[in-house]
Amino acid sequence: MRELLARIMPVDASAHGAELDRLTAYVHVLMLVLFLFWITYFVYVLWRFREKRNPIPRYDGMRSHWSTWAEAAVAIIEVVLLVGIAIPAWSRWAKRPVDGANPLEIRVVAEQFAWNVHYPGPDNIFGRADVKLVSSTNPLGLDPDDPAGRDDVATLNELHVELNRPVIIHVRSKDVIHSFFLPVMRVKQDAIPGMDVPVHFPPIAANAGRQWDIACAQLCGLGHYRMRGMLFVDTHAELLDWMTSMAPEETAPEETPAAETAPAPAT
Ligand SMILES: [Cu+2]
Repeated sequence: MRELLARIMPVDASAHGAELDRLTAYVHVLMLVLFLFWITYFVYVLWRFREKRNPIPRYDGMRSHWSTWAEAAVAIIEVVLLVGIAIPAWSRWAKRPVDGANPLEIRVVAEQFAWNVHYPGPDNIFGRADVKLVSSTNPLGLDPDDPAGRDDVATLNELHVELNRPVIIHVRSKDVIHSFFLPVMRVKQDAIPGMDVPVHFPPIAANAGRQWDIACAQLCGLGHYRMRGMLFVDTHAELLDWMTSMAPEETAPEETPAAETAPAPAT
C-alpha cells in the first residue's frame, strides 16, 4: 500500500503522513466501491422497471431486506475507519512531543499575503511582540527594548526545520483567516487572528534538491495566489549555518539554536 501511495500522492516527508495517506486511501476505496455499486444498481433499476415491462405501477416497494443489510455493512465499515483508525491517529497527533524530544519551536505569522517566520534564536526565548509595534520594517512587532528578542531571527516566506527533530509551529495571523499548509508534511492548520495554534510534526526526509511549498489553503484575498513560501528540511549543521547567516549582526549565535535542555519559549 505504501509503495502504491508513494506513486500517486505528493511526497511524504513526515512521520505521521503515511497513516493519514492510508486512511485517505481507505475512504476513497470505500467511496469508489459504493459509487460503482449504486450507479450499476441505478441503471439496473431503470432497465428492470421500465414502463414497457411494467405497464401497471406497483406502490408496495421492495419486499426483501438486502438493501438494509447493505446499508448496515457500510455503516459498520465507516465506524471501523473512524474508531479504529481516524480517532487513534488524531489522539496520537494531538499529543505534543515529549519534553525530552527537544522540539524546535517556531512562530509563523500569516498576513496578506506572506508568511512571517520567527525563530527565538540561541537563547530559545521569543522576544516580546506587540501589535502596536508592527510596521513595514518590523512586521512581527518585536520590541527592540526586550533583550530576549535581540537574537531572534525573522524571515519572510522561508521556513527551515531540522531533519528528524520534532517541530512545533505556533500558527498566528495578523489580519484575516489564512490556512498554513505544508503538503509534504501533511500539515494544514487555520491561522486565526487573536489565536496561537500550535501544530507539530517530525520531518523525516530532507529536500535533496526538491522544492517544497508552504501554501495558504484559505481564499484570503486578491493576492491569495502569491501567498507561497518555501520549506527547507536541514541537517543540524545546515540549520545552524543558516541561523548564523540570518542572525542579527551583533548577536550571531555561537552555539546550536536549541540547546539540549531547551526551556519553553516565552509566550
Ligand atoms: Cu492566505
